[in-house]
Amino acid sequence: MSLLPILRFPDPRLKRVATRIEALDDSVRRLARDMAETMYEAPGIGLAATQVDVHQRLIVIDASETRDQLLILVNPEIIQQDGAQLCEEGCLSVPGIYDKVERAEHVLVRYQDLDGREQIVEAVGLLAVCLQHEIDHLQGRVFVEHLSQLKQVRIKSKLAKQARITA
Ligand code: K2U
Ligand code: ZN
Repeated sequence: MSLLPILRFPDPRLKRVATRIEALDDSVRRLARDMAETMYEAPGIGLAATQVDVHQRLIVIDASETRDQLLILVNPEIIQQDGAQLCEEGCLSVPGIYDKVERAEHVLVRYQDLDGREQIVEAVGLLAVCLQHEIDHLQGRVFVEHLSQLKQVRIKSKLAKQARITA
């Protein structure tokens, strides 16, 4: 297993739209395993393949308290969403930045598991937020893009300053 480098906003590769996975082979299983290890180590509760510069529709999530309920979703798509919730979000690609984002309260997501079987997961609360956050990544969207233009300018300036300091 190996830890994968995570792209940092505003890297333009984070804006790429991921492509569907047609062949569920060992390379996808290895990628999922490495993404999960990277997520747990970060630590985070989700990670999209886009964030590790692999532009395929694969996400991993573990939003459990016990950190032992890993979800691996291939070609995830939201098939139903309703309600609304405002949740403080962060992102492993935007370190140190947290802000509230409005998301659907309840979602139904259809996906394939690593054996290619079609599954459906129903979620509310934090798991619903995480599913929407990760599926956003596969569409080339980072959570800060849901914030005002002024906040986005300030975030980019703050991250650029951080990058100069740590360079
Ligand atoms: O995509 C990512 O960068 C992983 C995020 C997923 C996430 C963000 C906001 C709300 C739910 C999920 C990371 O896990 S950011 C760290 C984190 C951990 C727990 C709760 C919120 C944020
Ligand atoms: Zn993120």
